[in-house]
Amino acid sequence: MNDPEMLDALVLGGGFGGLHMLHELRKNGFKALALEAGSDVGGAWYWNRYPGARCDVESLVYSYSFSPEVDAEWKWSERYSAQPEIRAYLRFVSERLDLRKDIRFNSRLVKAVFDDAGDFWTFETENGDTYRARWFISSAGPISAPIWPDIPNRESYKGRLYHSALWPRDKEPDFTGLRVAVIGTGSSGTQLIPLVAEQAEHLSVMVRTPGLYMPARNRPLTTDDYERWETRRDDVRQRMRSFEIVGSGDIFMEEELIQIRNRPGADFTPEERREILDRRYAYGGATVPRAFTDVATNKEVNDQISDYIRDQVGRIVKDPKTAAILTPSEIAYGQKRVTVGTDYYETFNRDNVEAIDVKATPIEGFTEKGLMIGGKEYAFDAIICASGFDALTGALTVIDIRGKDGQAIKDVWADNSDTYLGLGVAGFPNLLMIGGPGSPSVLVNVIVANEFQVEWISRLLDHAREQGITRIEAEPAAQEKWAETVSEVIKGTVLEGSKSWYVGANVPGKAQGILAYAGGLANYIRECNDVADAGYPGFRLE
Ligand code: N01
Repeated sequence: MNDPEMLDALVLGGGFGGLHMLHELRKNGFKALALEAGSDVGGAWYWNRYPGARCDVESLVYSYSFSPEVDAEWKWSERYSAQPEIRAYLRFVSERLDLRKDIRFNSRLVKAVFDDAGDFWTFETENGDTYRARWFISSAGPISAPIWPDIPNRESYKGRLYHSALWPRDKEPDFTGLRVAVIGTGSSGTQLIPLVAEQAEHLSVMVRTPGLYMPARNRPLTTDDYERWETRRDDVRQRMRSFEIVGSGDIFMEEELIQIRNRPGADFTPEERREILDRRYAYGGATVPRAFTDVATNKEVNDQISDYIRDQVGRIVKDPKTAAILTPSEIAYGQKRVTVGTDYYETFNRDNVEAIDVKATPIEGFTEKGLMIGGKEYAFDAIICASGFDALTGALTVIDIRGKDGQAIKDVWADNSDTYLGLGVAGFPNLLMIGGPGSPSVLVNVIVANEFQVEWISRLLDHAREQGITRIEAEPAAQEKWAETVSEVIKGTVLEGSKSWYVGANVPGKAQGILAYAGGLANYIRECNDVADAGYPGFRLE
């Protein structure tokens, strides 16, 4: 068999990061292709098509800023767009920028091997296609490797079994007249539960660690909204990069509240803070609790915010027993991602919906008919697992990626998920990552973080081309130092007590430790730009 043609770069993933990277590479004259496992673009928004799947970051800023054409021609219909609209947006972008001809769809990467002598990567897909490229740029998605709940005997269940992130693509499931169970009350569960409840005859929600939930207050975007947006767009985006405005939105928030967010809660009395929280709660969405700069470090402020959100459960859920099951008593704000939705708590006031406390009585196993809980079998026609993802590392460790000396990335990341700036990994030359572990990605507006990383990588590759550099590798010492920084920045913050996917706690056997850089986007951008300006110390360029 002939060797495949040598590409300058191969991009993994056809989601937000991958499409932008491909565009940037082509614009700069690199010969590049993207591989995408799905049959279309979309990434997370291709796979996650469960009922109610919707962005919890305001769409006006959950969209690209790099292309004036795209920005001018696309109009979002709602404050928080639903999955089909986000997917349609990415399809529009891929057509508008003529990217599709350089994307290989239905091409799941299963193997990537670095050639030490030639400084390039070879790639193999599930269907046997092979590629070669100097640079391997992964935009495989920080939250894209689904995991099933760690509950025995799943294969014995004979009913209809779904995972929120592996939702059927051919025919939309209909739950009318069925007894349904949902396992998981994270972002995915919170969004799908109200819609499944409307169809199902009976819905049992398995609640283990209830999280802090905020109403989205979603609504259609009006012409007035757009007019206002046009005047503020550049300012908002600029302030978002400097982390002055929180990544999820604040777009239409009163300027006074935005300014307060840049001050510590300690500046205010508890009564004043309460009034600010009321105003933010009325605004809605994930940014609400980030009312002050010290939410992660000042226990009094954090307690007040966490209590404020907790108190909403009892105000809405009528049955006290159900309210108690749903009350996030174990979680402080910031330890687990706030979930954002519509009518989530209200759904538990329906006659056909019950919450089952599977913390007190864990699910023992699947059975042929349903689930065994506390020695009692519950029969279900359908079970939906909204059980989450092997975040940040999982999308790469499922692929057989071999760096120098044949070492596998899954082995290298068995004890930690260390990277240099979240962009490179020692021992894996010419591999660069968008949304990788050790970058801010999931802790900020991921689109803004992606755009910065794409530009940074692009600048690096331009530099390499100009200088005749064919090999770029993170140095172990620089990686170790960055890993220390990533661990250091959470010291004294609520993240230290996190037991969520932020630290790998949801995957049995996974190395535990903060997976993303929590020092804020502005600091991250500064660090990375300083490295680029200084000629890339910490990377060995050959
Ligand atoms: O997954 P999760 P997700 N028995 O890991 C439960 C992004 N996202 O798909 O907490 C019982 O948050 C588990 O319980 P526990 C967003 O960043 C964004 O919902 O481990 N329960 C938990 O309740 C989000 O944070 C959007 O005790 C079991 C749930 O499953 C991230 O993706 C939409 C169990 C998993 O929650 C992940 O969200 C969707 C068991 N054995 C996702 N095993 C938007 O933009 C697991 N669970 C809106």
